[in-house]
Amino acid sequence: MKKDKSGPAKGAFSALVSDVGAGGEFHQHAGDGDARLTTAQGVVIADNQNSLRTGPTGPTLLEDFALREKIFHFDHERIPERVVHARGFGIHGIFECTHAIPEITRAAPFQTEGKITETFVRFSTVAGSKGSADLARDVRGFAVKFYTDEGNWDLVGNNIPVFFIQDAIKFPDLVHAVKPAPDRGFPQAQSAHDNFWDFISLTPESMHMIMWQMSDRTIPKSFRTMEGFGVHTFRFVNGAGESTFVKFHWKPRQGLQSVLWDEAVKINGADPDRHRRDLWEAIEAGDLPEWDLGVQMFDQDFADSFDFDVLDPTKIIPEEECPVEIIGTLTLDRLVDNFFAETEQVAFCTQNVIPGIDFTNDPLLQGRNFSYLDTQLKRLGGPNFTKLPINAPRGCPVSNYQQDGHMQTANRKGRVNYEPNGWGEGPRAHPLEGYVSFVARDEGEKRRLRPESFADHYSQARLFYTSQTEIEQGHIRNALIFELSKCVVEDIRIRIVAHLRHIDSDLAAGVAQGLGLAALPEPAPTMVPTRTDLVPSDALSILKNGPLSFAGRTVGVLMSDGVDAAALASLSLAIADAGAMMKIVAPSIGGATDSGGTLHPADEKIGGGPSVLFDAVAILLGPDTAATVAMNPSAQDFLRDAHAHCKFIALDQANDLVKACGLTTKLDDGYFSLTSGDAIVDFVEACADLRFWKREATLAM
Ligand code: HDE
Repeated sequence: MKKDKSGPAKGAFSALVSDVGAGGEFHQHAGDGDARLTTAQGVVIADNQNSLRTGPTGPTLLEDFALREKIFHFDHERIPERVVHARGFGIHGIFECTHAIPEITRAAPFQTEGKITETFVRFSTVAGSKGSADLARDVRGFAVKFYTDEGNWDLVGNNIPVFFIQDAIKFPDLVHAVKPAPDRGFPQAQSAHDNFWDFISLTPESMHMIMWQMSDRTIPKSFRTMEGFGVHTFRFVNGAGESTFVKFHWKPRQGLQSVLWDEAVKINGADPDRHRRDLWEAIEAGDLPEWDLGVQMFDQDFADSFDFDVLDPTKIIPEEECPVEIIGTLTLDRLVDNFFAETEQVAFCTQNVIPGIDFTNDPLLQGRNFSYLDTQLKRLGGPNFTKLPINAPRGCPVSNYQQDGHMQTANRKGRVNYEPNGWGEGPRAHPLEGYVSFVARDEGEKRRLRPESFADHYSQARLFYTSQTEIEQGHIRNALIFELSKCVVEDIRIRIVAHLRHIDSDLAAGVAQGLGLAALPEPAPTMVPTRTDLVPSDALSILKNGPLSFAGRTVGVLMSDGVDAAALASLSLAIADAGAMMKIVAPSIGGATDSGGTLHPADEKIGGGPSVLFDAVAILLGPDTAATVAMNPSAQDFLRDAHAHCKFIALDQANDLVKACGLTTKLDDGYFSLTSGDAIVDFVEACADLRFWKREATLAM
């Protein structure tokens, strides 16, 4: 693991230690040049280690304003965490338009090729609280703020293109069900519990989303290896006021990649910050992640002829039916200076649109447009959160008559605070440059209703399932068995299997068997039969959209003293040639000395760097140290897990370890014995496939 390059100021250790001298006098310590520590009022503080008190054993004095101010501010450091998506990680980036579409939308970022728009992106999990682990099985948020020349546009999406529910009124129930139960306060950041599956079993519209959620999409390897989706159908509107429907897609140039569930569980123990650390390290190393922005654009005729309602957020439009056209690229290139100021205080609102982008009547989107502004008021404490640098528009002036409120910093000067005014001062609305809503005609009876066109809850769930490779289908089945096995109430398990019967009979039978159900339940009642004629879509599979090479991936090299210097050098070269990285794991953090006498400092001590943290592993041991390593339980876990997680494995002098792990007869074509230079090249070439999936069938589940 990469360590921070910077460290505490160098100097005598004693000079950094805070203390008082024997006589009670205060020692001045090394600091930041001439900078003085002050109170919030700017008064220089003389002693930041000792409060004001009467004599050495007397009481602390209330008059110590420095103490009181410091503690007062500390007591108020926290703001409410987001009610959903609390755990997130934000990065600055730039969006470059690569294909201008001014005839379709007047949205500023898409007017000219090469146009750059600054962005801020926040990735998140949904269910867990701020301190939860990164590899929870969960949907990931993918929220992008575009600081455009015509105001801020927030595209607040997820890494899954559909959602659990069709109407915003159900959202609080969904979130209550997945979050810790109100009596016991657990489980944290998990959907594997009765309340969640109870709600889902009674909400058939969730079934399409459930297929995605039970797939490896919800355990991405990295934020860098997942897609993003705007989910709803939006509108592009051009200068003539004409509308085109649009769905937004972010396609990672890094390719799609996820981990296995067993890996996710172990990564959470080894490195609960895995996803944020991964992004931080990649950007610090200059390996900038990129996503193409794709749009599916269609008109009313397409919408009318499409099999499902384009306003139903539980449905996708298959790419085969409406192609995704790439119009730009997002590059994340700058780490935040301060997590709280930027990542925590950023306030995304779906209602933040700019001229050229408009809403549709998707009932979920309409509800969101209320919720986001409302939630920011609670979180950020007042209406002036838009003035915080991370939220303030950058590409255009802000000028209006809004005034006062908590923490106001930008009231207008002068006497004019209303409009119209006869003083000849202040901003005015502009009918041509201003935001004009698309002129839509809506009519109908005022009723609480769900359109009939939203009634098919299973056909696209089936489409998703049948679009997966066999390996991925197996993972979905196993995820369902795992999650439902955590439900104490058998009836909940049965109700879910009753839904699965509409999706795929093998899936339903496999889950029922995995749960040990005595009999298959009757299929759940449904309004419409499931369609079996939908054509599978390759775009829905992770494995069919993986990276094209091993570049940007990491090999974990477990080595010990005496490791063959030549083999190590060749391996290191081959990994670098592939554009990948190598991390050294050794019995001690001090590293290992190779056969030529060179010391290689370790990135991790065995145990601190388990193989779940790497894409592929190599185990290169010294002839005299191999037997000791073989007896090390962490080294055994390193190999056993790499084997169980279908990783490519290179070995040198590791026979004892292989034997100790009981794997002697199980070495398959995913193993490479590094006896020759060719084997090293073959190993690194094989790594491009990321996993030796054939092994999975040989593992007992
Ligand atoms: Fe959200 N959602 N959501 N959501 N959502 C929030 O806003 C809400 C939905 C999404 O990184 C909250 O600022 C309702 C869909 C992301 O800061 C809140 C409904 C999608 C983020 C809220 C939905 C999302 C949020 C909580 C159903 C994918 C994190 C904190 C009608 C398209 C943004 C906040 C960030 C956050 C409400 C459904 C994505 C409470 C009512 C669908 C990525 O306002």
